[in-house]
Amino acid sequence: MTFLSTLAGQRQDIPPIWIMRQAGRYLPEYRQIRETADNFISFCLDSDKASEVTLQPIRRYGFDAAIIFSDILLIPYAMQRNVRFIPGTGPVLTRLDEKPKLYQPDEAEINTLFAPIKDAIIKTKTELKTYNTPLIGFSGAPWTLLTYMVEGGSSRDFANSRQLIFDNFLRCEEIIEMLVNQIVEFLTFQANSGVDILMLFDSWAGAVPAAYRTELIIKPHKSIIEKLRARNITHPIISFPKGLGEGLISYTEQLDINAIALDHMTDIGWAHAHIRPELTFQGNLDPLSVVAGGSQMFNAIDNLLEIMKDRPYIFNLGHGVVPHTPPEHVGQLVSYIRKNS
Ligand code: 1CP
Repeated sequence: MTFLSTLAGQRQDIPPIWIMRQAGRYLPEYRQIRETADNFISFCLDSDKASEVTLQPIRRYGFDAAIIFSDILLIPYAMQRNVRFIPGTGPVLTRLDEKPKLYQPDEAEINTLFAPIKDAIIKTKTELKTYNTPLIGFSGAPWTLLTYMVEGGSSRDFANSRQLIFDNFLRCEEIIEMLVNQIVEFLTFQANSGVDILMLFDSWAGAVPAAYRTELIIKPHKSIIEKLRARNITHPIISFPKGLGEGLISYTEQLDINAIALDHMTDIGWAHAHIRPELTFQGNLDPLSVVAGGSQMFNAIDNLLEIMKDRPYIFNLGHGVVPHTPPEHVGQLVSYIRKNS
């Protein structure tokens, strides 16, 4: 599996390819199954449906990795934050106030609540064997999960979460610590259920004031990785601290990860010049270049592959593929990279 060797630091002439949100609304076969589910959480917790949509992009495009269909908000769901996905609005949670104690499910409860995820992983792995394709398990990172719990959903400026940093940093740290423990449980559960790789999504890392990056991003990520390793979870780890910018330098110096995922705001030439040369990079293509397609998309791919020619690299986007992406552009992207590398 070239994907796993790339994570071990071996550069490939043709980079392995997958794309974030590869199972999702841009695919007609996904929308068809999505319609049969009552709500998004029950969809994630239906092992047949979750496994089926995980496999759809593998069958259609032959991607080099699959990612189990689930969501980062299943941890707040397990912590009884009343998570709902409202069509047209997005996720809505009960807002977390200053005082109340947060519910923390134990290992046994997680095993029961997420039993369908284990079944989905087992079913998915069975079909993936025929393609020799590895499976990624994942979790949201503490800060990003904190923002959803404190804002009560998605946010444009994360004002309540940033306010909490300055008004009550102890509370902020307390929430982060509880989330570290839940994330470790959830990742352990997925690892023991059969995923091959673990990925940490800190999608809103860029909202943390720079002076607090060490406390709210670097230390919690380090703690998650150390706790997993202490449990003998040896899986390769990909981290996506989105929006970190120049903070990527100290982040990658301090974290023992197998790959760093880069968003499309990061100048990849700059990142290549400043980040240790043996660390595997992933990502960086603007998802909107795939909406455009044609020469716009091919030129952007050429530039990226040229800068990545001496580094272990996994092809991916800088963020999730957007719902209005024409599926045929994704097919053209995959064949172009495999032909022109
Ligand atoms: O009804 C639908 O189809 C809703 C769209 C959707 C999908 C396809 C949501 C709701 N979640 C997912 C699946 C999902 N989410 C995956 C599956 C595997 C794959 O990539 O194919 C993954 C890895 C996620 C992770 C996720 N969920 C992140 C981190 C990655 C990122 O994009 O930054 C985040 C931030 C979420 C929260 C979330 N889930 C869904 C929505 C609408 C949101 C809110 C996004 C926001 O606040 O802007």
